[in-house]
Amino acid sequence: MAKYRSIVILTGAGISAESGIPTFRGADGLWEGHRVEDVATPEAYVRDPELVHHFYNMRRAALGTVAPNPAHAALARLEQAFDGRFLIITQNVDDLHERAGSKNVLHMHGELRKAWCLGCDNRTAWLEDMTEESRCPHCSREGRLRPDIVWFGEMPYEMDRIDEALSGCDLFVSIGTSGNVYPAAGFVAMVRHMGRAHTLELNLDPSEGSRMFHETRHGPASQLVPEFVDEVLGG
Ligand code: BV8
Repeated sequence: MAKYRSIVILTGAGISAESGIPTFRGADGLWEGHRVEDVATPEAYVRDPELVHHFYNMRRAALGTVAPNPAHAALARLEQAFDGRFLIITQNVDDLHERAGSKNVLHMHGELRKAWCLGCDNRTAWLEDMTEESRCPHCSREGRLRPDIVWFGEMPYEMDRIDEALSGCDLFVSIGTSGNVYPAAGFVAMVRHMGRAHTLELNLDPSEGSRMFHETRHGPASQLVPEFVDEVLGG
């Protein structure tokens, strides 16, 4: 593969699937038994905070039972060996990229292991269950903590930094995402519009946006990503 100077990687739930974390669009369209609008919107949190806390508590606790897979490890190896600019933009709220050794990771949809206090607006690491009785470590208010997660209808994090990275990259790789959720699903079109970068999709199946990519490869991430990294580093 050509010599690249600036690589942006977008990851979605599919890169964590082989680690045992369920993807969102399971067969029945439910998300671990819940409709998205019942657990991943600000309205759901106001309507039924106990259900929303339970949904995220289960997923946060599950992080202790999973580990990074070869796809996460390969991206960490690429970042380590690559001498240009490198950024992982992840839609995932798990910590598997970091646990694999990746450093420059941008969680555009937030993180399971963080809490956001609506009383003092501070964010803090949060590893245990969160309930309506949980107290903010900064302001000690009770019942004002929510998962630091970007829900549907909320603005994803660090969009300016994302726009800057997409504008400047010469290789954009999308891994394990169905291309259903915006604005992430629109990143490939933004990069193509800039006209500078090669765009590659690595996914189990063709995504909603497959036709936007110069190149698509279909198969499990644990196989495709290490192969891709070997090509870039070998090239
Ligand atoms: C916003 C945190 C605006 C929650 C998440 C029409 C146009 C544009 C936008 C919209 C629109 N209609 C509605 C919207 C808004 C909405 C949206 O896009 N809705 C969709 C459903 C149409 N978007 C939003 O609300 C976003 N915010 O637009 O704000 C705004 C403007 C001004 C002011 C305020 C606001 C916010 C979206 C973020 C929602 N939060 N996550 C949580 O995790 O609990 S999204 C959540 O779902 C994930 O983070 C992820 O982003 C998404 C799931 O997508 P994927 O990661 O792709 O996962 P999926 O299961 O779908 O696919 C997995 C893929 O992996 C599959 O393709 C599969 O083939 C592949 N795969 C499986 N196994 C493997 C594999 N690949 C490789 N190897 C394997 N082994």
